[in-house]
Amino acid sequence: MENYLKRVAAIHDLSGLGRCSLSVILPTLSVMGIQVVPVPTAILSSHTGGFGEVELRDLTEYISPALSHYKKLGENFDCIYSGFLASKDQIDHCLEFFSSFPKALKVVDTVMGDNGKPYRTCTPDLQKRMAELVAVADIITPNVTEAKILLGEPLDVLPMTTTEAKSRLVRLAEKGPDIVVITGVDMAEGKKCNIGYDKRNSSFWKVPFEYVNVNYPGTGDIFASVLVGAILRGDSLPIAISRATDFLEFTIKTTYSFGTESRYGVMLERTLHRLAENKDAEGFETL
Ligand code: PXL
Repeated sequence: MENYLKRVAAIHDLSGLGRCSLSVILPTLSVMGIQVVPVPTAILSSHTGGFGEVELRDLTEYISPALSHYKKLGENFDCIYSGFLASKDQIDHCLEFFSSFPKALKVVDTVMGDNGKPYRTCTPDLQKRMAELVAVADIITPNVTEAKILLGEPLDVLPMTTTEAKSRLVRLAEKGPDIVVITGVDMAEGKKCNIGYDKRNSSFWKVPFEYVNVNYPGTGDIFASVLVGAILRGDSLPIAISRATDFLEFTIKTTYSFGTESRYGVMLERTLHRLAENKDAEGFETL
């Protein structure tokens, strides 16, 4: 068994056009020196946000047999990292993956929606069942819309006070995970921030970033992947959030400067070298 590098099973979709999910998760984790074993939940001709009718092949029937193969071989994973799911039944298959590798770090990117709206493919059933993954996760990385779906709150996109932000982090951690990171929080007191909470030592963190008024798909996937890579490499939570925030800020600004259509996603190919440099990040503050 090859175990010199950390190895992650990434249970996400593979989308063609638009630079999201496995198309960005694979290069991001690879450049950080982490081996990715992709477990595709679906294959799509593009992401669901801007290219009209999408060709989608649901791979719900693939995940369990793939898991059985890995178990039969006695293979192991340092981390199981789930994301976009194509059907509510895939929750069961993710749960099977998580329970099959009890020592692995369990990361659930609760991909369900953005900008106050659920994604087209995210049914009310899938939204409800996401709580079952959150319950077994060590780390979750919702954006503000997903945090509100998980908490059963109205999906407004109003700014949050520090007290409200902390309350949301704590209430999400009460649902299971030790670490909760909420991305893209519009803080009432100031800038946009990514915020985090570790309930094991009751620490709250925020990392402010400069907001560009364009929404690129796939940025949540890149953020969560850098966070996972950083934590697997031994970063503290605030350093990992800073590293992911800095990289996204740089990548979004670079893309914005070219004026490309947002639906094509960010120019990761032009910025990945930054992650390889592995410079420490320090842009965090306590929340
Ligand atoms: O980046 C999240 C995501 C993942 N997978 C698919 C999507 C989206 C967001 O739109 O459509 C297929």
